[in-house]
Amino acid sequence: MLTSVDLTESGLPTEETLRRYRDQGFVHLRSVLSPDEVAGFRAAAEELLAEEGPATWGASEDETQVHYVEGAWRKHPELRRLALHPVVTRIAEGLAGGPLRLYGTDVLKKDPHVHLPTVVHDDEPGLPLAGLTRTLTAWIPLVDVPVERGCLIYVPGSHRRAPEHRQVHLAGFQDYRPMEEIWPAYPFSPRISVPMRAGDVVLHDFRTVHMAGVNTDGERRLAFASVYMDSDATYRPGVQDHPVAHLTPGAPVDGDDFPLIAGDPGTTP
Ligand SMILES: O=C(O)CCC(=O)C(=O)O
Repeated sequence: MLTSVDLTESGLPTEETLRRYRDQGFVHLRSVLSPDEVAGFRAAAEELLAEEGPATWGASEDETQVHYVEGAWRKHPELRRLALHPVVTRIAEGLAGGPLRLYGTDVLKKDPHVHLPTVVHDDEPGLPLAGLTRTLTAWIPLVDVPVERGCLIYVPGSHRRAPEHRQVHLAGFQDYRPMEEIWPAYPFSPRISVPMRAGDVVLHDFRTVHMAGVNTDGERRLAFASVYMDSDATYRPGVQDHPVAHLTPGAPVDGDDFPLIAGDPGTTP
């Protein structure tokens, strides 16, 4: 189920979609997955959450922003299918403009009783990787996510801010600095809320500043996020580096654990 407005017949982003992505640092594509696909992926995500007992994104359980299960694609065959979905990966590679590998995937849930918004951040400093130029995240809601359910909010164009206004790497969480400190223009920058239907996909550049609101809606917000990295990225020790900590610093992050993605138009995973 592809939107002809955003994608070409072969499933690649149109020139206009590419222009929007390059200009704004994110792009929202509607009805990329069918309702049947979404139902299967949602059931898988719920199964995994029930089995795993999710981790907490936040300083403590009381300060939770999101609950998540990391490495989801390795833990459930349906979620592997989603992470390597040929339509999504083709779009990702088309936007990135070069080869990508799957770095990681999370199931993300934001329950109505979770009272904190998702912190203002970009993805770059939290990735223990070097050599990144085109890395991006595909965020896929598995239920409808209206504004009130804690949708993503982006600062358009923020991926193009000057290097002195970016925190490129976090060797440890003690180095973390709030966005307004690193980028004084942030509090005055317009933001765009992106409410989404289940089956839509939003893709954002690794430098795009984003956050998410609080879920005040009463129903759980459930989503799946895949990070697709530059195919020649290397290991740079940093925060949350346990998936790659067995590597020597500077070594390529590749092999079966970090597969090349190759979206093939028209095929189903
Ligand atoms: O789901 C959220 O609230 C935040 C997700 C996010 O920041 C990301 O996937 O990059």
